[in-house]
Amino acid sequence: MQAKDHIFAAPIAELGDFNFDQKVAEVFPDMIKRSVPGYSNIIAAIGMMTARFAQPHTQLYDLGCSLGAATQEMRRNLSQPGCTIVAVDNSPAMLERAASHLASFKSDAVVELTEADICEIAIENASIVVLNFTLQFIDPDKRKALLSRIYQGLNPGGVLILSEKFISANHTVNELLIDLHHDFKRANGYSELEVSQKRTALENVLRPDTPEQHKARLAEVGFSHVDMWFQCFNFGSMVAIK
Ligand code: GEK
Repeated sequence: MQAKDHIFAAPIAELGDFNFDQKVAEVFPDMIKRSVPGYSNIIAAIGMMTARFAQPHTQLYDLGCSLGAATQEMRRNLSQPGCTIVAVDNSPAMLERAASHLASFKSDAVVELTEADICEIAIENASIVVLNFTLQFIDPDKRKALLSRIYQGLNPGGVLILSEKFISANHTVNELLIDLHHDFKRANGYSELEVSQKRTALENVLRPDTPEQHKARLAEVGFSHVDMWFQCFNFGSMVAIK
């Protein structure tokens, strides 16, 4: 039974910035499923793309792995020999739970759980890099350099799977997508207060780009095959193939 997310259910007098602490880690699977439209579909597709793109004797990166949901799906679908999945997060609370979550499944695949800032790690000999709702939390000034290092670290034929919350460049559509997302959260049992307090807490922390900004930046760092493969409201996922 998954612990239910009630973090923003009662009024909070001084709403600080959202952060990935112990409280969030405890309810994270429930929180992300009830907050991110399409999350389960995207996780399943990361598994399918692993089956397709993993190359023998390479590294598969899950950057901002949280509790390791994408790592587990990659591991389940990995049939190539000699691969290592490098799962990275800078939240000790997340990594601690990721370790016990991953230990509860049987697998022969090698997983290296790493506590680090994804802007600082080496990325090399990669066939797959997953940024599943993580780039949106990186300082906008550091995003291009990170994507550039990912491009450089990917082998030819390698893939980056980039899932994000988006904004739309069209104001009217943007408002509609935000409203639909809030409807989705209400339909999943979040109250008005929870929706609005979470929105405020995320304001300075989660800074979304438009799909056009993402595509332009991915092209600038070198990717020549880029497109959206999934979108639901203002959440979606892109592939960029080297
Ligand atoms: C999933 N991918 O379930 N370095 C390392 N980790 C970071 C950094 C950083 N600089 N900044 C944020 N994080 C997961 C979901 S959650 C998305 C990803 C969300 C980590 C942060 O600690 C958190 O665990 C994760 O990125 C973002 O498929 O909560 O909406």
